[in-house]
Amino acid sequence: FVTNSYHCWLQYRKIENANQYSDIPSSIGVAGNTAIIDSAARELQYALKSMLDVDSTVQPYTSNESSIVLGTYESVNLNNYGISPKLFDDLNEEGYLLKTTEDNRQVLLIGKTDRGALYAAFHFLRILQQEESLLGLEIVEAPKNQLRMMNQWDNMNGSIERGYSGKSIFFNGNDFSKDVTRIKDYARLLSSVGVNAISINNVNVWDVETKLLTEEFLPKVKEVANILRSYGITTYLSINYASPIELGNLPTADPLDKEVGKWWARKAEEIYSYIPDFGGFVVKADSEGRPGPFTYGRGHVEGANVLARALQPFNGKVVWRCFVYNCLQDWRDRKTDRARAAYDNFKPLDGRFLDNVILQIKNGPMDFQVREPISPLVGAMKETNQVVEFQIAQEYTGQQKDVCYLVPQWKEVLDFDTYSDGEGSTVKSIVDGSRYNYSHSGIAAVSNIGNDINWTGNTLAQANLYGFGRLTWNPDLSTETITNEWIQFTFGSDPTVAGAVEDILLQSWRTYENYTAPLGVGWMVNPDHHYGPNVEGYEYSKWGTYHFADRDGIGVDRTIETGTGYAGQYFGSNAERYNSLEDCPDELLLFFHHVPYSHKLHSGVTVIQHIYNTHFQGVEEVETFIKSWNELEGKVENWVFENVKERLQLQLENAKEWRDRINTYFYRKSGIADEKNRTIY
Ligand code: GCW
Repeated sequence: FVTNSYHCWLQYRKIENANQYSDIPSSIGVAGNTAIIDSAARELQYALKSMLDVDSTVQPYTSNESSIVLGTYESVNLNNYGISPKLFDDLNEEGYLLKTTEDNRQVLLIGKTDRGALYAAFHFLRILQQEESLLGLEIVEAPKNQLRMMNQWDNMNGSIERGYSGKSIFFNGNDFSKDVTRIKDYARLLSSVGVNAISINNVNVWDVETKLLTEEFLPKVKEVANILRSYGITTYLSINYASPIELGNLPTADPLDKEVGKWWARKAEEIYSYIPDFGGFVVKADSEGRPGPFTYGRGHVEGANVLARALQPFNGKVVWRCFVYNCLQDWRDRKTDRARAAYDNFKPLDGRFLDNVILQIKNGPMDFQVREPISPLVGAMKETNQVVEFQIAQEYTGQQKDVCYLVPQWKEVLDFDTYSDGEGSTVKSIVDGSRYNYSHSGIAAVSNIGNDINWTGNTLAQANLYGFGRLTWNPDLSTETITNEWIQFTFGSDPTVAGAVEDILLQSWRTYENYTAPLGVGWMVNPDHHYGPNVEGYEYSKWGTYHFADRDGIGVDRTIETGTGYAGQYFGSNAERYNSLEDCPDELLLFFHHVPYSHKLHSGVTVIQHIYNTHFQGVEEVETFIKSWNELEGKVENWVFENVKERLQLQLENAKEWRDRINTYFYRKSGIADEKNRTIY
């Protein structure tokens, strides 16, 4: 492959101490002839040249030569290496064995299937990139999650909903992009961290995108699917629920209408005639004004099942989003609580969806705020496949101007104990399918890339994409492991650089939280574009996102006794903890309780003093980021240095703006002075 774009963590930097790899075989023996094996071989070839200046050859596998063996447990002669085929019995389709023989003449990259072999190749390259020893390796791995999915919010006019890194790499001018180079490089990036599925268009499906399902565009979807498939990635499309009307000229899209059912079945057949391994549909229905079964007097079960029935003969799936809430709320109405909506809408439907339907649930009950509790719907449906949805795109977390490394947040989500099946019912044990034996489950995320040269606007935001993939592959990886891998592959192993970048990344989520909305209350952003502070920006709007600050106090009463009852949607001790003013964790206090400004937190300070302290502190932390970044001048590539430097400056301005607006607002409301007498305007 030829690439014009920046490689992110696939730069394959030159290895300083190349001696230790002097006996690395320079021939790649390929057992199997598939597009995926071919991708793996070429990746190895490219990387070996780049890292070690080795010119390797790719040839058909023979068992007696020194080589890097690339194949599957069926295509490689396991006997030769004393490997029992049994080893592969328990491995899922994407698992692999990575082994070096004792004489180090063979590096074996053997997948259960060709996809496994590709993942083994990327794993092998990670070991080299980390300059670790190859001697006597024997690694058996398989992904923990079945569906590891990326959702593009790309529109065909080239724009990206909530995109902060330029235009779409998939589309422009209401058509597919002519140049597929970046799609291919994106596929490499995704596959290298284990992502195996992607929906290529925005979940809000407008007029042109509705036609992706027609003969006008299906040949092009097919071309893209071919590229993605060669990296083990399955293609999905987001669909318009009203397609039977808009494309089929039917009078209705009622899921119980016979003609509608037939239309979807024929449509599925047509799609699969182009793309035999098409993944299925992602559906945003009855959400934020998009059509759905409610439009026709039906519910989610009927709505999703008609699609599931159409896709079922081809093994396709329906990924049905649970982001369903009343977005025409009246702020005067204190009973309606948006946080309750997903659970209230879907929980009663448990067990009624067909087996190829997967419900996709945002990690929090509101909408990707810097701090939210975990959605109580996760784990609450034991007989319904579930996927949890993260947002890598930093819509509410600084829009890739501000640094906000989200891996620590996602770790908290995945490690959260829902108690849905007793102690230990962590989110990760639910979405990996093991807890309730889901037939399909996993993790999805909204992508943060665009056609910016560095893919993600702020170069440091690449770490979120990298980290998401690694975590979905294995949620047990530690934040430190993931972070250090990304840093080393991106910046090399200079300890000064590594230390500074690591400190910034690991602190950044807390810092962002410090200078924005306090104690889990969320929002306080400018309406529509969602960047920068506006304390009452959403306070009297229809979106259901209120903080209820007045002169006496702040926060949303979601308790069972006096509030919206949301706290009662959790299982057992979680419900008790959140419901109780005494036990509720500080960081979520205002999500669950309305309290006076003088309320004392567990940390020992009052709510108002906490607001002042964290807002001053947040700005100081950004100043520290700037200071430590500036010391890296000359130690990282110049354009990367400049890019992050510029972003940090924007972040500082943003943080100051937040600090002053929030502090001033609450000082004026409460009339309580800052104990430390700092400047509040
Ligand atoms: O938070 C909202 C975003 C919308 C988005 C929606 C969703 C794609 O502001 O831009 O629409 O979430 O997740 O469907």
